[in-house]
This record gives sequence, C-alpha cells and structure tokens, in this order.
Amino acid sequence: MDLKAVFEGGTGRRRGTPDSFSENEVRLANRNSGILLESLCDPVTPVGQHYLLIHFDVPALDAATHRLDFAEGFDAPFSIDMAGIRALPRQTRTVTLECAGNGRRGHASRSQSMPWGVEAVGTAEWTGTPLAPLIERARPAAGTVDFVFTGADRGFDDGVEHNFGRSLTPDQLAALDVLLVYEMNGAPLLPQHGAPLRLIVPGWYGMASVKWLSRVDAVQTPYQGFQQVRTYRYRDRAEDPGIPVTEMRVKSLMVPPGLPDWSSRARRVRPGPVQVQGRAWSGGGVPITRVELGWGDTWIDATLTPAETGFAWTGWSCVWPAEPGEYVLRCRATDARGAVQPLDPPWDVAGFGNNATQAVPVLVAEA
Ligand SMILES: Nc1nc2c(c(=O)[nH]1)N[C@H]1C(S)=C(S)[C@@H](COP(=O)(O)O)O[C@H]1N2
Ligand SMILES: [Mo]
Repeated sequence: MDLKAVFEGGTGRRRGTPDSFSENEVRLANRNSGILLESLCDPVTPVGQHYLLIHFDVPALDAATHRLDFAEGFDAPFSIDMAGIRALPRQTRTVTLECAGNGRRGHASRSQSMPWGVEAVGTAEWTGTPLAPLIERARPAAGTVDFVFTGADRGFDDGVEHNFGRSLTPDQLAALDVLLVYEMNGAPLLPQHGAPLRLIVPGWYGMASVKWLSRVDAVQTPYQGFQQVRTYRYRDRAEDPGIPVTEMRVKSLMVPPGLPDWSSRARRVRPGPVQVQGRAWSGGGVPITRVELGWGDTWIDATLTPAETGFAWTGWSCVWPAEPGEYVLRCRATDARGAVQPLDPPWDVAGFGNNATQAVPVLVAEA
C-alpha cells in the first residue's frame, strides 16, 4: 500500500483491492460483526462491541418457558427451567472468546465462510452456574463417551440439515470448568449471544460455547454432528479427516495508533513517542509471558498488566519511538508454554486457527 498516497487522497477509493470478496462473504460479514479494535483498551468488551458468530437464524426463545433437557443416555434424566437454573450457585468468570475462523481472510486460499480479519474476539464477564453438577445429577449411563450439547438453532450446511451441536468427552468436561451462562457483563444475555442460556467453554475457540442451549445427551458412540466432524477440524487438504479444533492459539492485537484513513483503515501518526496498547491471550488458561511490538526487523518488549483470571486476556502497552517513514507495525505474544505467534498464517484448508501477527500499516509524518 502506498501510504503517502492514501493520506494525500491520491489512491481513489474506487480502485479495486487485490482481494475481492464474494457476495456470500459480504452477506455473512454483514450478519456477524467483529470487535472494534479501539475497544481493546477495555479489559472487558462492552456487549455491543463483542464479536458475533451466528450460523443460522437467531431462534426466538422465551426465557419464561425455555427448558434445558438432560435427555437421552442418563439414568436420571430431568428437565430444568430458567428459574431452576438461576436458583443454582451463581458464578461469574471473565473469559476471552475467539472464533476459530478469526484471521481466515489472511489465508491465500480461504474457503467461503465468514471472512474475518482479526476482529473475531472479545472478553466478557459471563454469569451462570457450573455445568458439571447438573450432569452428575442426571447420572450419565455407564459407557458414556460424549456429552452432546444442542442449540435450538437449525439450518443447512453443505446440504446437511441440523441443529448447531457440539460435544465434549467426559475427560474434557472434567478438565474444563464449563459454565451454563444466562448473563453477560451483568445484564441478561442478548438474543444474538445465546439467550436465554448458553455454554461457555473457557480456553477453547468459540464454537464449543453452544448458544441457545436446549438439550444435553450422553452418548455411547462418538458424536458425529456436522459441527463436530465436518467442520472445526484442522485439515491440510479438504479430504483429510483432520484434527479437532479445541484450545485457542496464542495471539495478540493492538489498538491501531494514530488517525485512520476511512476506507483502508491505514493509520497516520506524528513523529515522536507513540503509546501503543493492546491485549494478548492464549488457550487452556495458559498465561501470556511476553508481548513484543515490531516494525521491520526491530522488536521491543511491551509491559504486561496481569490478567484478571486465567481465561481473560492480558493487557500490554509500550512506547513506539516513531520516526518519519512508512511502517507495518506488528505485535507478537508468547505464552507460558513457549508458544509464539508466527509472522505468517499456519496453513489450514478452511482457515482455522490463524494466529499470525496483526499487521497495521502506519505512515509516520508531520501533518
Ligand atoms: N447454537 C449455536 N451456538 C454457537 C454458534 C451458533 O451458530 N449456534 N456459533 C458458535 C461460534 S462459531 C462462536 S465463535 C461463538 C460466538 O459467540 P458470540 O456470538 O456470543 O460471540 O458461538 C458459538 N456457539
Ligand atoms: Mo466461531
């Protein structure tokens, strides 16, 4: 990008971009909003700025009549309404959620799906009750290999009609501290975020956190639902069976500094010290140990602010000594397991798990 021309009005907005989007992708992008990067200064994302990913239509559910059924495969099946769920021990956890497709747009050969850049992430204070005691109450039959969580939303993908459903094994459930959630940032869950009831699976990519949760089943053979086996798999080639997508990969984002250009989102800053800040996170509750800010071959360490909980992102900030010129500013996080963000997207045929560093074009110039 010729940054000087962008800020002098010389590029012409009508000129085509090297990456053109299909009508389907534009339609999906208009339904599923991403976070506004400037709200990364907030440790908790305001509800209206949290990203959204909705596969089908938002189902019209009434909290007064909605029930969660612990249905098949339990020795003591039961059904519970929202009043019953609200009467159970209440817990609030700050959890960062990221869509597994975040970054898909950065893949050279992306599959046609939600064309996320970097913005499919957010952090909320989720309030609800732990799921595990309810599963215990229902007494899963001996030989249970998967718990299946089914949402009330239904539609087609690749010619297959299905409700959105996901599963977790008994071992995963025991390790994960899954919450049944009915409030977000202290207010009732909004319809688009899964009202009246959703799962939050801390530390995993968002697909596991089933919205509009309406039933739980215990099954004796591995769950083969569309959203479990046909998608959310890392695959080198479309024909591969693939490896399930689970925990989030280490990642960081910055609030782009300076002033934006309306259509390209490129930035202009004045020369001198520039305060740059952002957030970093990893999966599985693994803490962030380092964030660097980089331009060209130079990387400097940022200062970290401690995360509120193991499942919330960590704030970082640093001062960029900006000298006149054109730059691509990047940030790069490392977690306590030693995982570091790559500069280029890791390959995946559907564009899942792209944790490559964010690249922000910046012109440093006097006005
Ligand atoms: N029932 C249902 N649950 C769902 C989805 C969905 O389409 N239907 N989308 C999943 C995906 S892919 C993500 S990334 C998160 C997004 O949650 P949010 O929209 O509250 O941010 O919800 C997950 N749970
Ligand atoms: Mo997602």
